[in-house]
Amino acid sequence: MRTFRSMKYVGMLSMAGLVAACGDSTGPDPEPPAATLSVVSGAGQSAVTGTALPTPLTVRASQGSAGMAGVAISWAVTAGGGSVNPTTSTTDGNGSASTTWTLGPNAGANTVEVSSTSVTGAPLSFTATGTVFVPPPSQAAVSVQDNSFSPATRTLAVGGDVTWTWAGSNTHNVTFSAGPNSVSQAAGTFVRNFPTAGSFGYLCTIHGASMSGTITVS
Ligand SMILES: [Cu+2]
Repeated sequence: MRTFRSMKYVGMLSMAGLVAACGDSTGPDPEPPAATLSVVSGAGQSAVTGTALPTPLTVRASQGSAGMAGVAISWAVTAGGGSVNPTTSTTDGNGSASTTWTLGPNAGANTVEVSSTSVTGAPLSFTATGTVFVPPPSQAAVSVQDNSFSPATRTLAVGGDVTWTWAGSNTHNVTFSAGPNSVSQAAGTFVRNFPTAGSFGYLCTIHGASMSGTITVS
């Protein structure tokens, strides 16, 4: 008896759902979709404090799938103390608008709020993280192994030195396109000073491109 009553109840609910669905399709035409604002790109980035984020902030005003041109957009820094340029925009033919965000002076959270009076979904916010600038070291070390340089890439301050230390048992060398270069040896060290900025590739001429590295000086 109890089971029968439950099944009957479920059946009535299903009928009610069908009726509601039919009512929707025979009613008056639906209203056009609301004008909405959404994030296209630029969310969640990080950069060194006081510098511009690599990707501009971009939003899009749309109605359904169609972009809305000519919508006024305002950009405001609400946390972190940075700046945006421009602070006001008008959406283009695709409905998009962008600004460039330079983070504030302190490490941590930064926020930009995007507002527009003519769409729903606003205000939107973007967050970004300011990171502390870490200068490259004035000394760096590379291990010369059988048969690779470890690590293969190193960063260095202008005027710094790199020391290569032979750690394997085979004979290797450190050879740049322009010297100074090491001798070919199976043990020992080689130190080179880097007085100018740039990217300096090198290899072991015995083992070729598969045993190569790069020193980036800045
Ligand atoms: Cu080698």
